[in-house]
Amino acid sequence: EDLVQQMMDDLYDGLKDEIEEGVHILLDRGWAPYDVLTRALVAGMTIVGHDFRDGILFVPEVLMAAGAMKGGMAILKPLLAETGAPRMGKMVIGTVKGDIHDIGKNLVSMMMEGAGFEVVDLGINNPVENYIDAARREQADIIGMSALLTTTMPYMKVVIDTMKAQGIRDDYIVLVGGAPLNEEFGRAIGADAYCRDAAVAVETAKDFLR
Ligand code: B1M
Repeated sequence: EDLVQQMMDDLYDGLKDEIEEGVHILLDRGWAPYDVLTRALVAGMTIVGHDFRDGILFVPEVLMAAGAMKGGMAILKPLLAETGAPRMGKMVIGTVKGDIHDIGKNLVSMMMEGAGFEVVDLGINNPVENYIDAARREQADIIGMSALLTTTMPYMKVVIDTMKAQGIRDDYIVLVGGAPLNEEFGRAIGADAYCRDAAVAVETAKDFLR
């Protein structure tokens, strides 16, 4: 579709108003919120990621793109949460220490809420205490961790090892995700599961709590 292509260009250019308008138009055309999210916003951000990697885009531009993406996500959030699904369980989620990427985590939060989970979002740059304190305080079922950098993903193991040392590892389901991770890494650090994307996170959480 022409509009989707236009939106990917607008996301690339960090045009928040245009992205918000595009989201509204696609919804008016009868697109499902999830399709708008994945086929326009996430797809657009993937292109931004490639050019960031290749040194064509720099941090300020990528921040603009992220801002535009968040604008679009804010419109979709209530729609994705509108399912009226029965309460499924509770998850605390955050991006690990040293890492400030939050778009993927926010998306996971949104989709989990939409599927009926209660979500406590700890934000970015979380040291191990944040996860453990929040999980205890909130009586969570699930601890979710996000990392987007190869330099911060090892911190997930610090969190899990600390849980083990405190004898609370098996009190929670630990789910991990983020672009540089994979299944093998998830297994190696002792997580219950690696989640490739937000939809998989929802399905995985449901499977564990069934
Ligand atoms: Co950053 N960055 N960045 N960045 N950035 C990446 C990650 C990078 C791959 C870009 C690249 O080179 N191609 C690269 C990492 C390389 C590496 O580690 N090997 C990189 C780098 C290098 C950096 C800096 C170091 C750059 C610098 O300063 N020189 C710096 C680090 C800052 C820090 O964290 N300390 C940095 C900064 C930034 C910005 C601030 C400019 C901005 C972040 C804005 C924000 O988040 N508010 C930014 C962005 C936007 C990106 C890219 C372009 C896009 C990330 C994103 O939002 N993707 C990214 C390139 C890329 O990933 N393609 C990149 C969209 C999002 C929907 O996908 O986050 O993968 P994702 O989430 C998915 C799944 O992974 C999964 O579900 C989500 C939805 O489907 N998932 C989970 C994620 N978390 C989960 C948790 C779960 C389950 C599933 O828990 C249960």
